[in-house]
Amino acid sequence: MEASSSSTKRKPTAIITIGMAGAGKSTFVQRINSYLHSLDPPSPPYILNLDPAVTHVPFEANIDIRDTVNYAEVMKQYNLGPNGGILTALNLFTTKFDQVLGLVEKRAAEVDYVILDTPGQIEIFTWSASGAIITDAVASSMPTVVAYIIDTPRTTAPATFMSNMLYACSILYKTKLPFILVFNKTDVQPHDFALEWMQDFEEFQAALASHSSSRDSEGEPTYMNSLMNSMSLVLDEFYKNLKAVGVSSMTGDGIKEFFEAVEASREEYEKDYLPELERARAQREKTLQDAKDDSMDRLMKDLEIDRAKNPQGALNDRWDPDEENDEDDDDDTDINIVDRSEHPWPGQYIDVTRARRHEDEGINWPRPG
Ligand SMILES: Nc1nc2c(ncn2[C@@H]2O[C@H](COP(=O)(O)OP(=O)(O)OP(=O)(O)O)[C@@H](O)[C@H]2O)c(=O)[nH]1
Ligand SMILES: [Mg+2]
Repeated sequence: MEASSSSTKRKPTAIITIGMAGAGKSTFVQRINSYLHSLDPPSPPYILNLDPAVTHVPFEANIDIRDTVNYAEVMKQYNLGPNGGILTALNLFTTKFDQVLGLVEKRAAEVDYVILDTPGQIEIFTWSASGAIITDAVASSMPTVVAYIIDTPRTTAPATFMSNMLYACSILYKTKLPFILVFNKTDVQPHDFALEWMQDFEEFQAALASHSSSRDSEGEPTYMNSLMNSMSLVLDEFYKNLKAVGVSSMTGDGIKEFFEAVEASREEYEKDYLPELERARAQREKTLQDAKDDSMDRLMKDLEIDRAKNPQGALNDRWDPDEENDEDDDDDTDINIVDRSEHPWPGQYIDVTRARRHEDEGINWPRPG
């Protein structure tokens, strides 16, 4: 299904698995790993374990955070509890993430998938700076999808289901990446109830109403209930932005469907995420260029003062009319994308002469604020 010849080889797809503690992230990673190995021809993925506190992972990771940081040592050394320890270990690891990406990119020609297993405590990855840095770094280097793993048997209560969906929603809007809801453990609990609730909010509201504690002693819907009723309407919009698959990491059920969703998400990445990423990049380049132009202006102003003080020295500056043409691309303010390797370095001769030519115009250079 993948192109394997190196000339047509496309970039690998990164799958970031995220989910509540015990949802089955690591088992899921192992399952998709063995699925990819069983393909014909086999397509072994490149796996990163980002959980520093795990004692045993069911797969062979290509890069393991535990090789870089010793979580127990970090806890001791920084006097931290378990979660602070995991967070600090992740932060330390993130400072080296450029090397990680370098290694991944070196293997990009051989692998079709890069899989990331994240720490058990979901918020350590989703609400930390390092989680965001890692996600952004991966997503700007290759097509990336988020696989949000859900413990299906534990989500059958409408209230739990809604909390889980709200969490997923917050991650979707934070990362803006293509998102797949993976209802795991379908061998224990089929996920059709979840699909029904997502497709039809009235079904969800009915389930909510039939739930025992949905009315108070006077027979009125409880506060919690009306809140969830209204939220189900809001979430309706959110559901439209994602794909949902049911899998069993235990039996391997639904894994093929998962990869079909990954393929569709990859297209979504290229259609929606990538142009946005490039726009943001161009914006950053422009900000950088504006800052450079600003310091250049200030430099010119300083030079002008110097010349006023030392007219004899100013006579030594020469102006080469040929260079005026080059100047044009310099003056353009409506071009945002700049190849910095072609831009004159600050203090280059051409810019000095420009100031001299405009001497009599009495330019007021902006001063730093
Ligand atoms: N029945 C069943 N059990 C599963 C499935 N997937 C995972 N489990 C079990 O769920 C438990 C947690 O699985 P893990 O893979 O460790 O979950 P995790 O999300 O990586 O856990 P942390 O990293 O500790 O948060 C284990 O006991 C698994 O055997 C599944 O598809 N079906
Ligand atoms: Mg795990």
